[in-house]
Amino acid sequence: MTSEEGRRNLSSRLGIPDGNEPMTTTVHPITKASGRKVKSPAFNVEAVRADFPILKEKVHGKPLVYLDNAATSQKPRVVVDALMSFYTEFCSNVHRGVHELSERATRAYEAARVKAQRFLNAREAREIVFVRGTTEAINLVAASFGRANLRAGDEVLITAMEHHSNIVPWQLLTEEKGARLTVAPINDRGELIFDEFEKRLGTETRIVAVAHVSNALGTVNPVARIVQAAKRVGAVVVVDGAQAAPHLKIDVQTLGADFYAFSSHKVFGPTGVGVLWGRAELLEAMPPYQGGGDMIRSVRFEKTTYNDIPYKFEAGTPNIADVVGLGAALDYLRELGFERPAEHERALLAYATQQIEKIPGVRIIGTAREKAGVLSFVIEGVHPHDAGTLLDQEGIAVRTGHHCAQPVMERFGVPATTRASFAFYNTREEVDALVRGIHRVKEMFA
Ligand code: C6P
Repeated sequence: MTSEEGRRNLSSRLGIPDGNEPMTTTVHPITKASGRKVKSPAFNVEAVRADFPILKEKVHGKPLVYLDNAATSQKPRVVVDALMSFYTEFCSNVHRGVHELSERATRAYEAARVKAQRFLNAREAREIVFVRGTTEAINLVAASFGRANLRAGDEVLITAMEHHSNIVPWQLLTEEKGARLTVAPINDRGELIFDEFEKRLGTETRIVAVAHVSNALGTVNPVARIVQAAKRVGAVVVVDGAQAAPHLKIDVQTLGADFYAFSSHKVFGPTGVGVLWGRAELLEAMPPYQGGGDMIRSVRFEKTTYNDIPYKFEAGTPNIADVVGLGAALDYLRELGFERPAEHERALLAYATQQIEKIPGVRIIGTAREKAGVLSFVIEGVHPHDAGTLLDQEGIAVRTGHHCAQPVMERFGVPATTRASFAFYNTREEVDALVRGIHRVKEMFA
């Protein structure tokens, strides 16, 4: 292969030519007698697992059972390859160089923006701001939109199931502004009590900030309905999509919200990068979040003028490699398709719920009618950390603790839970291993 051919291959793999092309990697194909590759008609979980090298790992001599996907998901080889390609074939800064490498890096970086736009069905690529993750995205909205628009006496309304990342930035903002943080309660299943939410909406409500899916309970919030209610009082809606993006089809135009945030590392991409989507007209009106390179149009000591969106919000050298890796992850998901993996996940969660419900002395925390990805539970007489440690000895990775959602723990009167969280590459056999593990934990404490 000539170096020019190699470059063309790399370019098409990373979507460099026009920013609109998916990567050419074929996901779990089956080969017909004709030799033509077609996609499998049924969801083939074993073939998908083969795309994730880490799933072959052993932990304490046992096959890894990775059920901590809500904390971070594993990465398909195409994502690791994209990082490798960036560093070995076109590592360079973006938007700065006239040389070829810089142009390749810029095209791959901007192609990832278009992929994120498509992933969220955003109207325009300039509505996609690359940030460090969901946490930074929400902080950006609070610091920029919030500081510019909130006045003393105004309110920010959140729900009782929020992650700390969707609580603390609003506390900082409301404290600074003399405004008020109000909280809509949840019921014993872990669902938002909609009437109570509506009662808390008023003309003082400037911002409504809600999780699309709760990381501690798995509850799916009715975001479109929340948006409709919030719009009646003229509030801006910020959606924390960290746990929704790996499981639900996101369409920001249909949801009708104003800002939507998600993290790359939970959608099978690299750590250290994430996306803030915002309506163009809001982003345009907002002041910058941080100052530095790339976010300016011109700098004079007397006055600086700012770049257009989204660059106004991307000060300094961005996380180029990981943005390129995120682009590869979004391509991977696109090629995998949405419906069959989602159906597999739904069936897995239903099966796990059924099996764990049957175990005496185990209580599931979070039994909403609509759930995604997460199964939190407590075992009578066993501290979740002990349960987690014993499960780990069996090669089973779960998260234990408050899951950065201490108010949720308080609401359910528990200090912590054990949380199994699923991805499309998990299997019923892994759920069975978890169930056996829980029985073993109970025996140890009997
Ligand atoms: N939840 C979990 O184990 P970052 O850390 O910025 O990528 O995402 C923060 C975040 C915000 N909102 C929700 C609903 C989340 O679940 C998370 C991250 C992980 O549940 C780590 S605490």
